[in-house]
Amino acid sequence: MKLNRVACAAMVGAVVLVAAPSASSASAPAAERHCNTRVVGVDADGNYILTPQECYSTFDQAARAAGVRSGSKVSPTNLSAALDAPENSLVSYIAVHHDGTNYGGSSIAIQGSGCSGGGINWATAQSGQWNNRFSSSRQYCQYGAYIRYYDSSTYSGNSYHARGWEDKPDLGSLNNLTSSVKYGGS
Ligand SMILES: [Ca+2]
Repeated sequence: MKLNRVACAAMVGAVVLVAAPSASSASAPAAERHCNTRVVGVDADGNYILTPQECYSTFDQAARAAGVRSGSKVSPTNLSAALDAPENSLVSYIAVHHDGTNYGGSSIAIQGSGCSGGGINWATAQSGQWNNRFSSSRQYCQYGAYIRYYDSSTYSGNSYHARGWEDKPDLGSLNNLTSSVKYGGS
């Protein structure tokens, strides 16, 4: 019996090892992670310099960690209204990109003071964990700005162009393909 138990434990271990990689794929439901990163500069190549992302279990927790104050639970739907409130006048978002369409699933919020020009190579930024994942975005750039999603990591190749102040419940042909994003001024 002891041998059987050892064998069983080994099998459980093997299953866990096999299952772990699939947890990050679209086929298996993984625990949501809602992350924040902040733009603190732009390097010589035009890439935004970002703080290390900090992640939370819920969107509300991430928003509050970013400084959002609200009497109700902060969601992708009501964040925009919350940001318009006087108590949040010092909190600024550039965009929140979501893993799923219609602002579902895990998210990465980019905080910063504007969209006046810079990009993020998502193939390398934040350890590449957001590469080829975005499928919808809430966008908070000023009127006239744009956000452009690229398949390649070098701001080239197939792309999806969006007005920077509009929300995008899906990213069209770039769903699950975005490897770099330009956040451009007017
Ligand atoms: Ca890609």
